[in-house]
Amino acid sequence: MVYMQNSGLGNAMNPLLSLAARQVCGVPMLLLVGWRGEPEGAADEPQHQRQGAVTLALLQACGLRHALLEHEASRCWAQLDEAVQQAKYLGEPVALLVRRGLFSSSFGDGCVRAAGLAGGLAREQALEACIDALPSDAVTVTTTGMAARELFEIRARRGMDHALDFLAVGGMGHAAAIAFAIAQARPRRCVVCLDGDGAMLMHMGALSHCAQAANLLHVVINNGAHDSVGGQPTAAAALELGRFASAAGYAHVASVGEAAELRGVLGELLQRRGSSFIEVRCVKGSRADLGRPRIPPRINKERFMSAIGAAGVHQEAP
Ligand SMILES: Cc1ncc(C[n+]2csc(CCOP(=O)(O)OP(=O)(O)O)c2C)c(N)n1
Repeated sequence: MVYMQNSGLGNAMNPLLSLAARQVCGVPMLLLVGWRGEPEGAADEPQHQRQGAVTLALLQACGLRHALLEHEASRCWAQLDEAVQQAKYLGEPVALLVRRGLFSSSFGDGCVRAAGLAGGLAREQALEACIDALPSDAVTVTTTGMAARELFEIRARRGMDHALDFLAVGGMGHAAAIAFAIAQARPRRCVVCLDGDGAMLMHMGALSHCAQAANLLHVVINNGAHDSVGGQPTAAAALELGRFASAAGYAHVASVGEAAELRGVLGELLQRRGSSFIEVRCVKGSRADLGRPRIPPRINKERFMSAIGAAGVHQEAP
């Protein structure tokens, strides 16, 4: 069984169609797909609305059998059995869509949450330390999930402008590639990618490019989990991420676990020429009252482009 949010369907499309499909290898599997941005469901963020609106059509277009997991627990079990039988009989993937809140309402919130990494630095404190140490004209690209929300709030709290922050609210795993392209296009600017361990692992191929950008600073907050969506553990809890960075060719690599240490290392690396990578070992968790960016993604992008002198590359939003 493969469990994913519907935004993960894009990543899965190629292996599903080019490998698992009946016409190729014919791999029976169950896809359990969380349906964010369901048109009939509760209001959701812009990055989920577009994906949510086309989720059924995508499954349809891929010729994948699919059904909506029902609310009643006994029916769920029957549907799971049926889907597994179908996948085996047909020799291909079968998808079950999961509506928001279904597991907690049908099964109670008995989910087991994995323990965080040892140590006490929270992601938000790590981001505060970054903002303390970075020059005010540094350009930042922040990964999908709570990191972007926290960065937005830190700026707001400090009365700072958001114009040099691009928040990659969707496209998980691509913040590093975006930061790399900006670093290439603006070689005199300091470009900083504020990333997560899950995001880094998802599209790790980007590291080989990022390492080539002398003005790029890649900060990966390693809480050993997909913290933003329930804290599912990632393999990063047991990995030294800096070793990947060194192997990919980053000029400078560090690993820290405290805010003061992070500020110190940032100060030091900002003086040096060459790409830098810092792993920040953090614990899971966020403030219960964490808000959401009040600037829509499209406006964020336009202000950001204008702030780095890239406005006019394409038309403003209608
Ligand atoms: C392609 C894709 N898959 C899944 C998601 C759902 N999602 C949003 S944030 C997130 C977790 C990110 O984990 P990590 O990068 O470790 O950052 P953390 O949440 O721990 O700060 C996931 C899985 C998504 N937005 N896009």
